[in-house]
Amino acid sequence: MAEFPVEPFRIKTVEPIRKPEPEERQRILRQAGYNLFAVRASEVYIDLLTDSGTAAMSDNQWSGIMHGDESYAGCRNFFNLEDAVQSITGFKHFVPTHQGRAAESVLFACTVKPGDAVPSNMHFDTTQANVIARGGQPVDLIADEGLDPTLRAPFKGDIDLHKLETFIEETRPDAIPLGMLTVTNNSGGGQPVSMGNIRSTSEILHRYDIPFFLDACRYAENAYFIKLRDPAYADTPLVDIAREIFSYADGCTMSAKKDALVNIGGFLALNDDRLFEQVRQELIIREGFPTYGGLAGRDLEAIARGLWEGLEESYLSYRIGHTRYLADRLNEEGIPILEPPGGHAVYLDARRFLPHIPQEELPGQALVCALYLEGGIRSVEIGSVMFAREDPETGGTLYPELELVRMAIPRRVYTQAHLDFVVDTCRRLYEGRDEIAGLRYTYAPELLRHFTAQFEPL
Ligand code: P71
Repeated sequence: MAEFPVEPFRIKTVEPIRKPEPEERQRILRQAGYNLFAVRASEVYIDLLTDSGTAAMSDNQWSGIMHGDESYAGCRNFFNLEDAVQSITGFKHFVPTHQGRAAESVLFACTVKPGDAVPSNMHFDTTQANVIARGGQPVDLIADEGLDPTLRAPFKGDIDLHKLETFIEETRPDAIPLGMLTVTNNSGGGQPVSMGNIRSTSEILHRYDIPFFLDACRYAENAYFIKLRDPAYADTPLVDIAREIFSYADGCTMSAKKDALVNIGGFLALNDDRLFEQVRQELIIREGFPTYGGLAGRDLEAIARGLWEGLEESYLSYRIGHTRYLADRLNEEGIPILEPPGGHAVYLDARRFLPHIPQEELPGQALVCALYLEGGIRSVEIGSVMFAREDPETGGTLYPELELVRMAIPRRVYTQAHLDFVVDTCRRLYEGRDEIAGLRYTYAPELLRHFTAQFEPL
């Protein structure tokens, strides 16, 4: 029997939600061009589009908002955030940014030139797009284990170290300005990266004088998985696991909208003095003065407090248990999901859910639409819509290995009954899966297609 963790908090503020009627849902979806990004949030019942920026902040964070110092330069909240970032990550320098992709944009503007390659376990979409926007090539070198959605292995976010070394050997060394690891690996199912893999990645990159950056959005969830799954860390405090993770890297990009439990914000942290000079210049052009970086003082304070809360053991044990509960219930119903469940989301395996829909008919997006029609649930496709690319050699389409539908879980927002409703909806869909048809594009932009593409049912 799936077990739901007892929440380590109680609820002080509530927000009403409503499920639109079935005919309304039909109309809304048609008007949105079968893209859930175009549906109003008020027309969604259970919103599992993303865990990014959707957390319920704590009373401590909200009171921090009232301590916002809105001075242009040197506001006190900057220094509180600096204390938190430096204490947890150990990096020498940091700048706030308005969210994760801004940190990526500033970092790549200073490091990536046309023709460069940036290897990673798996880039997330914004990272991929930001590398491409600088003329670079994002290269995913995930270990094969991470591509098998049925395999239950503890660290399916690991990069393939052999492929990494071969890739470096076969590429001009000055064409790799940095290497990255995404922790946890969002595009591959929210899977954690092991401490050993982080350490070895660092050793390999440093042997070739290549700087190593973490995409650290979900570093706290990754740290908790290391504690759960690597016996060497069973008794290590989470903050020490986090510090060790960061100790192997030269810097990180961070979307605070994930593990720092805020609705907006991010940062870029790094050790190199010269790079930091360039970063500050870029930041001033794009984001703002280095002590606010595109955020209000109050936002900086909420991040500073959220970083510590997001590392608390009671919180992380609830968080991971909450996600696990949804996965266990879906498993009890025999519904195909990516195994094991990640920290921030459960991913339906659209290939096995809808085996009758071929990849070019977008099975993931078809399932996303079906979830909305059946239950008013909003999820997101992480498959061909998000990641299929033109093959630069043949001009054909390169389809991704995985066709997933992500049901991301906002932090501290939904109850057990909400998750049970999601399971019931999935069960009804699975029973009637033969009725679900594929889709085709009516509009597709070139970069970050999933946000604005339009479709029609086949
Ligand atoms: C997520 C998001 C945000 C998102 C992206 C696409 C569609 C819907 C929602 C953002 C990430 C991420 C990783 C690993 C960098 C960013 C960018 N994820 N790296 O998962 O997961 O951060 O959104 O703050 O700019 O829903 P940003």
